Amino acid sequence: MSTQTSKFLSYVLRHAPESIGLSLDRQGWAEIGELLEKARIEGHVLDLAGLQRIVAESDKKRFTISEDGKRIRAAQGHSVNVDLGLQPSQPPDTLYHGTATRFVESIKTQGLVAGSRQQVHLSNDVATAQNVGQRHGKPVVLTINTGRMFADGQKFYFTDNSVWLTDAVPASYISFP
Ligand code: HQG
Repeated sequence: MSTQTSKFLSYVLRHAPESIGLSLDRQGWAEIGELLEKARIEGHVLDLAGLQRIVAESDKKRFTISEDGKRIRAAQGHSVNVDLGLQPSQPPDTLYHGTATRFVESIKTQGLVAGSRQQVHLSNDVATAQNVGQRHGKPVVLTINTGRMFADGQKFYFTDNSVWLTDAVPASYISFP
């Protein structure tokens, strides 16, 4: 039940708020009252306590509730155009990207591109990257020379749920196993 609701929340808050007639502001926030009401109309039995529980229990901390408790947004993963307002920050020297082996040839030529999401997602550790890659097929973990990218002027953003975002990763910064 709560996995299903969590998936529904990811869908509306990252990709398709209009599918339930919800609007997000520029920074991706939705009014919780409005979200609950519109989710109920779609048949998701959800009250404030239930929503708070899903947010607290989300394994990847996918959602953030605003300090005043009135708004909610997805911490990352958007395909809708939002500005999370994150400040650029310096990444560790090495980050990882989990993908599937079938994408490797294309990545070797094009580098990592954001695709349907707004930015490329990078992980702090190999195990997390492995899990991310597994979602697409036989996983492979690419090692990214983020220290050199940063020194070369590329911007990085650290999300509320500890994912690193960057616009694109040229192939020259990627080590393939
Ligand atoms: C691949 C999940 C061919 C890229 C995770 C990836 C993450 C290319 C796929 C978050 C390519 C896009 C994001 C190129 C990139 N040629 N393939 N040039 N460049 N790709 O799902 O990073 O569970 O949009 O390697 O935990 O897998 O949803 O991105 O395989 O944080 O909360 O194109 O989603 O979070 O796939 O995952 P995605 P992702 P949740």
